[in-house]
Amino acid sequence: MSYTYREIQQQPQSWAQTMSATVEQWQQIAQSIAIRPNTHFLCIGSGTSLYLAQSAAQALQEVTQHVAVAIPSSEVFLSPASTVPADVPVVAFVISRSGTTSEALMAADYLRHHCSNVTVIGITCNHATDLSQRAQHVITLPHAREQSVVMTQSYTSMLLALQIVAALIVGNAALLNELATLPHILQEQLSAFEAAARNIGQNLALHDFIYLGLGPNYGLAQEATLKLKEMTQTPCEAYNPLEFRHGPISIVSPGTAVVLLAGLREQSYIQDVAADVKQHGAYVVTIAPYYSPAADVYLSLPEGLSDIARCALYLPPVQLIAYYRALALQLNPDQPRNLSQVVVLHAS
Ligand code: F1P
Repeated sequence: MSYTYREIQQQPQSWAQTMSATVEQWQQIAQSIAIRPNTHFLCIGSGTSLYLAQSAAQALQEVTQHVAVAIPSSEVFLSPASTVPADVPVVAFVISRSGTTSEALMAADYLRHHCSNVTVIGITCNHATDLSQRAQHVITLPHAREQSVVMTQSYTSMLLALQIVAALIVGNAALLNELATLPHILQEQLSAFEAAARNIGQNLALHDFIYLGLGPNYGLAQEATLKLKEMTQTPCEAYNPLEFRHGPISIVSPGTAVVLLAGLREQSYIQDVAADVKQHGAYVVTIAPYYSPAADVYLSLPEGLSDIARCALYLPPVQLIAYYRALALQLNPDQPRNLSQVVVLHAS
């Protein structure tokens, strides 16, 4: 069995451990940082960790009502004037599974040495990393560490950790309770997700994939494309569902899979988008808490969860689509082309 498959399957346990580990670690950190009414949050990362930063920033802003922005790690030190606020207190979450990615470390170093208004909090899956040494505080999720190159359980666990932090910052017990139900929900639904994802992944008549997500789900859609690129090198793109109709829809043809990671906020418009792409020949997959008549495949998510709390549940199906497509293409999901677990940057 591949590491990738095992790590995808471990997510219910990993999420349960993330709940308790994050609450415990944040309670310690919260004693020594001040979050003021004008504090801004930055979520910083590279690769998968950037897509996680994008979802997490939107969740942080929605839940805490503080300004929260995602930034690629490299832009912190290469373009600080356009990315790092100078005149307000900032809490910067630097996200890195390994804790050793060059750009994440350089971002943390830059903020520590040049930005006295910024407190750096590392989020990582490894103990005692270079990132832990550079950050003022760190949240470590060692149970979500991975042997696979591609990030699966580490993505969803670190996303969940930041959602838990958002809920703890404002004392949102209702959101914490919702998040606590996710491990059980995933455990119950994983085999249904897998059956649907296997069919989609094995369908090699599909030649390109579009993932659509709005708000925090846009980062999830980006991450879905990254899994497919890393494991299968299939052409794929991510868009906001309504933006997709403003031009990019021209790329749809029979053989294009359009996968909608849909939530309640856009429910009244999603049927229209699904019907439109279907009419242009797309194979339509919806992952949502409601049915779309245009869907060729419908993966049902539970009703009754808020859009924010539901985020992590979209990931296991899209991870499994990439995994099964890799197998169908006779590729090893554990060995993505041109990629290693950690990218090291050499300046000339
Ligand atoms: C981020 C990352 C991954 C990518 C590959 C190389 O790593 O770019 O997104 O899939 O594994 O590293 P990290 O900073 O989160 O460790």
